[in-house]
Parts: sequence; C-alpha cells; structure tokens
Amino acid sequence: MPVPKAELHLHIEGTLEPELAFALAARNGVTLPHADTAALREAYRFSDLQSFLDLYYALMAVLRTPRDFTDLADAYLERAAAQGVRHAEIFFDPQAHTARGVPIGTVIEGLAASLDRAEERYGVSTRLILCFLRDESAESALATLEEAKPYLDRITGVGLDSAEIGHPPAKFAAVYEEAARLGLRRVAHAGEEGPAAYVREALDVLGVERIDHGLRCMEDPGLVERLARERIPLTLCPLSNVRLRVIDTLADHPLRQMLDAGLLVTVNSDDPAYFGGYAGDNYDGVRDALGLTPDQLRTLARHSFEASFLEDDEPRRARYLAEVEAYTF
Ligand code: ES4
Ligand code: ZN
Repeated sequence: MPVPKAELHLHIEGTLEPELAFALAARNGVTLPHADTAALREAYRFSDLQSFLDLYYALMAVLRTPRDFTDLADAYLERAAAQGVRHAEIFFDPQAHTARGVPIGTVIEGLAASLDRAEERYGVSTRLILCFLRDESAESALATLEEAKPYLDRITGVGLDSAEIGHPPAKFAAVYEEAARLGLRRVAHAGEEGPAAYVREALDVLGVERIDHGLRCMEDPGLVERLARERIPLTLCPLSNVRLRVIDTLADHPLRQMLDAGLLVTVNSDDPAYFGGYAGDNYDGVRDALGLTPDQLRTLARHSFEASFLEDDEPRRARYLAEVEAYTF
C-alpha cells in the first residue's frame, strides 16, 4: 500500500480519461474530433501550458449533466484512493462550464453527489475549491463568485488557474477580497510559467495561504526565505512540469533543493489524465528520478496533511499524520 497522502492540487476536469470522455460523448450525443481513445492520447503531446489548456477546455464539451460530474469525480476518487490519497482538496473551473451553458449548480451538485459518498466508498475525505480562470475578466470572476453564493456551504476556498503569463494576481484583488469576506480560504497558481514576482503578488495582494506550483520562486532567494519562514505551502506537480515543458525531465526538478531550503512543499498530480499519472505516480516519479530517501518521502506526505485545509477537523488531521508516521517504506 502506498504512503497515505493528501492531494491538494487536482483539477477535477483534468481527471477526464479518454475512455470516460468517449463514454460521456456517446451518452450526451457529443462528437469529439478524435477518432478513438488512441488518437486522443496521441494529442497529449504538449509544448507549453496553453497547448494543454486548448485540449483540456475542448474535451469539457462532454460534461453536461450532474451525473457526468458525479461519474468524473467517482472515477478520480477510486484511482486516487488506490494510490494512497486519504484526503483530496479538489479544484473545479465553473467558468469553463457556465460559458457552455452548463449551470454552476449542475457542476457543484454533480460533484457533491460523488463527494458526499467518497468517505464511505473510497475512504477519502474531500473539500472543493472553486477556481477563477485568470485569462477571463475580473468582472467574470466576480459574477462567478456571485453565482456560487447559494452553494457556499459546499465550498472551502477559491483558487486561480489557466493561462498565467500576462494575467498577474493583482487583476483579481477585488474577487479575493470578497472571497475572504465570505470566509473562504484562498490559494492561487503562481510561478508555474509566470515569474517569481507573481508568487509575491499572490501573497501580498490576494492574501493566499498556499501557492499552487510556485516552482519559479527558486529564482528569488529572498522569496524562498520568506516562504520557508512563513511556512507557506507550495503544491508541486512534477509530472505536470515535465509534460508542459516547464522543466526538461523529472531529474531536473528542484524538489530536493526546495526541501533543503526548508520549504513546505507537497507533491500532487494537477491533471492526472493528461500528464501521465496520479498522486502516487508523482511520488514514485520523484523518488526514482531524484533518489529521494524514505525520510524525504515521509516528509512530503506529512507536509501534505500539514498544508491541507483541515482546520475544521483537527482530530482527522491528527489521525492522518499518525498514519504517515506509522507507515513503513
Ligand atoms: C492547469 Cl497545469 C495548469 N495550470 C494552470 N491552470 C490549469 N488548469 C488546469 N490545469
Ligand atoms: Zn494546476
């Protein structure tokens, strides 16, 4: 059994495997531009973040009904549980659905139907994080938060994703201020393709509590020192970084230097259907490519629960942490 872990950086739409995409396409009468699952997998050769996002958004056309979102989340949770995930904080992109005429309630209620049974079925506790698309307008983000208000009891926090360069965090200052006022936790993608300055801005202007990716903080030693001192978690996604050409190979990943710098780094899967693996595959990948020790792997698993938004259930966090300490590699 793999080490128990929390997954903190996971886009539910990025768990859409080709087989499920074709099954949902058939169920909904949607025609995909790819001949079959093999042809679709052939399209998974990305040159950068945007080339991935183009396919990621296009395939969402098959997600139409609440049941589609339930089936998507069920499939993810089953795979995640098999790789040791005990707790998952799941991103979703409402604007990618409302723009296609799928109401936000369809998305949230569909996902919630899966998440409500995840503990009994898969032994996984869950939270939902609503992400704003940073290549859409600030007004669209505010309207999305407004549409989500009837469902806020289901939502733990807000995030910021999609095309990073040219869309600095400060663009979303107003919606993050409103999210904080509503009692939502705040995270943001920063320093994936964008510069270290975006990581600073996400902290200073948006007040985020975790940085998603944050890889490029390594270009700014003062920032690294601050992230370590303030115990700001970074949710790294090693296989994603290779597939989106942020780094050349897993062996080039700065994870070891980040651990050595005292950063609260975690390992996650991002969009596992597209990037070649789920959470456990990411742990195995960095273990093999970087020669991580059992101590370092245990630290990563411990970090994942320390960085999770389990402040509303500290006894659960303590149980998970005890499982990590008791695990034998
Ligand atoms: C994403 Cl890897 C990545 N980066 C930014 N936005 C995203 N949305 C889904 N996956
Ligand atoms: Zn991401």
